[in-house]
Amino acid sequence: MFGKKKKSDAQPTVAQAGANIAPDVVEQIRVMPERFYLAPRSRSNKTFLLVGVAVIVVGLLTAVALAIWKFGPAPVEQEAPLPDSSPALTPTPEATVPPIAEPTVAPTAEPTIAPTVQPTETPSPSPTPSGPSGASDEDNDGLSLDEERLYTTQPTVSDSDGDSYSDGDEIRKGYSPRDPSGRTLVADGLFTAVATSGGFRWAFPTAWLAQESTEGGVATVRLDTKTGETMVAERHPMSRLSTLLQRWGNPQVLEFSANGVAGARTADAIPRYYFVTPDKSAVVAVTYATGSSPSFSATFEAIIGTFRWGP
Ligand SMILES: [Ca+2]
Ligand SMILES: [Ca+2]
Repeated sequence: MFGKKKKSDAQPTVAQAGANIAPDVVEQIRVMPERFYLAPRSRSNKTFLLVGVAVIVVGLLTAVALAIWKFGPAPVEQEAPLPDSSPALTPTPEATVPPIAEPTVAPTAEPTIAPTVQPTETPSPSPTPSGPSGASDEDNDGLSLDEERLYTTQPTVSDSDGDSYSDGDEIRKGYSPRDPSGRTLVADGLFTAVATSGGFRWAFPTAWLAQESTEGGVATVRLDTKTGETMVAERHPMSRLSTLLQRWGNPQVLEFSANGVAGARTADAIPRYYFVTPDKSAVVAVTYATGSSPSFSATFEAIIGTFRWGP
């Protein structure tokens, strides 16, 4: 094959061409430059060279393109994990938030408000009716509810110790309403006997508080019932007796005597008492400063019954 091509590629000379051609034509051919009759052969060779070079260039470009395409997926794979990670972050907060917020708020607010309001409003009305009942006497035994509490007697039983004497009668005469054997208030520990700076002795409920003071020549002993009421004993010079009676409104005065001690008392529902000293130099006034409804009238009478002169 290659041999045939070499024979055909061999360029013909003018003499060979003129073998079958007229002599005048041969002369014209000889005058013409060779490129007019030999150019086609040389141009075809150049065309093959250009085609070969083009094929090589195209092959190189194709190889480069394949190489770029082969190593190109690298950035594509980097973009792929990004969308995978982003959807992972999105569902996480959505699933975490709703279950935590809803159960925490609901149970905390409801049980806290409900029990706080109900117990606060319920016990409020109960202390209101117990206030005015402090001076009440449900069992009509002569002792108020405050006194029943003070002596721990039964507020609905008139004779707590069952000795046939009512609680009020026993207190007014100085006996314990809790002891059927007839012990006194002092012996039962309900009263405490005290010697005062006013020159007298008396006894009063052990649970109460006593304060002594002297001002302007007047010795004062004040008893605090712890319920807002007070009892006061004041020792004044005898010369001030008339002034004392004027301060009381010049009430009707009645003779009074208890346990060998002579004195006087006013005719008021809650009497004022005064005792003149044995040497008649001074007078001791004992008063019960009460409100509209005294709670310790029986106890006040019991205290007056314990009054004695002497240290
Ligand atoms: Ca009573
Ligand atoms: Ca009794």
